[in-house]
Amino acid sequence: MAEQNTGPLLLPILGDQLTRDLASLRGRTKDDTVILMMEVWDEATYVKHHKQKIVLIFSAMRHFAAELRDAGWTVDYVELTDPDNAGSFTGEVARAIERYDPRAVHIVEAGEWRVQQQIEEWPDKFDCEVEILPDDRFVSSIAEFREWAEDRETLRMEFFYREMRRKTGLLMDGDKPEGGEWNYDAENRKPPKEGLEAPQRPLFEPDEITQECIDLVAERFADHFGSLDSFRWPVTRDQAEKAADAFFAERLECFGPYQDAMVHGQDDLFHSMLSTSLNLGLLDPLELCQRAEQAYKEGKAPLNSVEGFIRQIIGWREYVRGFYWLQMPHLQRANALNAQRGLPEFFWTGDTDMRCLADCIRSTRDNAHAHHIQRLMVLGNFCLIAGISPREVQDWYLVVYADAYEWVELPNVAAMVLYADGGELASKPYAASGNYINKMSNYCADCAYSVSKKTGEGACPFNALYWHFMHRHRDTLESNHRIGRIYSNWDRMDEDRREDYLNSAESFLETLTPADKSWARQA
Ligand code: FAD
Ligand code: DLZ
Ligand code: SF4
Repeated sequence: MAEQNTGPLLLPILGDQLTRDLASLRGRTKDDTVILMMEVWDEATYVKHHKQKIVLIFSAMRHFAAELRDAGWTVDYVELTDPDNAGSFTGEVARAIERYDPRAVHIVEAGEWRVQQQIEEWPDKFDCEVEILPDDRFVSSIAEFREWAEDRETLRMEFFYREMRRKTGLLMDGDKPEGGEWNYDAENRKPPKEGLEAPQRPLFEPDEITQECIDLVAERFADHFGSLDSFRWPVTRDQAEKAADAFFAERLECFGPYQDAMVHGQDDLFHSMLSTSLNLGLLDPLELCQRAEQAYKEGKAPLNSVEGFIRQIIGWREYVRGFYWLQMPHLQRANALNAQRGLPEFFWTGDTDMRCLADCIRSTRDNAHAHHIQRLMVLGNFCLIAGISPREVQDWYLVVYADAYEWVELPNVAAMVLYADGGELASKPYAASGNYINKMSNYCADCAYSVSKKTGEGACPFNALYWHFMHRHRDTLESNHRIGRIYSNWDRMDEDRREDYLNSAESFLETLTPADKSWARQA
């Protein structure tokens, strides 16, 4: 008879699973469990992440390991510089199995398809029982989303969101939405008024652990994009809670109305800046939504702000995750508009006279963050209308933002911004001319280009690119009822005007220098 393995349970915890009641930890006894956390070269370099993103993840992992140890758990933490580090999750779990001879390995499924593929090989690879547990830190499970999506002709966030409202009971008045409407987006598009300023969000000075990570990244990842000087992210649950407290007390009230506004040099405005903590697992999405609802009930924030915030989390965040797992792996290769142009060099250097893009890229470089409308309507819109290749745009977004994990980045980039999925997620491409940016920001006033000039020397490039985009995709877009009428405007222009637009766009596109690809991927 085979001897029963009485070894401990081995629980690998990944860098974005920093949650105290993670499914694999729940109900375990501390004295026969070894938690394994691994800093591995493969994860740190599969794209050349922004320096702040690596510091954030390593520092949050090290703090989390220290908290677990303080709470009495045994944590085996493998640092990147460990000379025996195998460089990959699979290699490190294999080494840990040799060290501990565990009776089983229990792991929560990975957030990203790439990593999940590796984990699914473990039962065959390792001579040890492996159990993969569902990640229940979301309101909707992947299976629930699949069921919702099945047999639907179109997948729209709005309808999924209503289901999530009913499921959570958030902002519900019986079976009706609070205030009579499901969605108050129409009240959330206020342009920034002169002198609009938001209170400063809490900034967390690097402690000793974070400083060690900063030094490590400065030395080992010197050729990665981004500045380390301004690293002020929350790296523990306590700090993330403080960041959330400040948001609810000081910025939620104006979050709704100014959600789409952009102000030069005011990088965060009234946004929560909580995505990094949410995605690491330091904050619970449902708890945040309940706090927002409480603020509404106590009369501290208006319904449009609270509904807007809740929609971003139980609507968009949940929806893109379900969409990702439904569409992988082909979403990575989707290119419905056959966009082939290389990403311009200035996305890495910020060296462009287009003030809107330069400011968003500066914020991205300095803070590893840009807010939603900057990502969607400035950076994303440019990539869409200039016809930049989805793979190159995906790599850029995955590299540059501290909150970027493929499950949330890819649907936003490929489907929401680039329409590369042919309209599965978005009902139309979010293409816009300079007019939109001018209305929603103060960028244009001091730009080298003139937003009111449509074509020729000194004209805002977004204007001609917009029509160039519409013209070159007419066959695909004209039948879309949300876009079709735009072609009547185009057709009403006289021929010379149309030629002017197309020539201006072509001349501009010729000036773009494609980026060196080594910025995004390991050579
Ligand atoms: P807030 O404006 O305060 O919103 C509150 C929360 O809602 C966010 O923290 C986030 O968790 C959630 N949320 C809002 N919009 C979205 C959305 N479209 N999809 C998913 N969650 C959303 N978000 C990421 O977390 N990681 C990414 O890699 C990422 N890539 C993006 C790429 C593009 C092209 C676009 C258009 C959006 C992307 N987003 C991404 C969504 C959004 O821009 C960020 O979540 C947001 O800017 C984070 O800042 P915040 O916490 O201040 O957000
Ligand atoms: C993004 C990232 C980086 C840079 N490094 C690590 C790491 O060294 N160890 C780790 O556990 N996780 C890291 N991560 C986050 C992982 O890529 C993340 O856990 C997976 O994307 C989940 O699918
Ligand atoms: Fe951007 Fe055009 Fe405005 Fe300049 S004029 S800031 S390029 S939208």
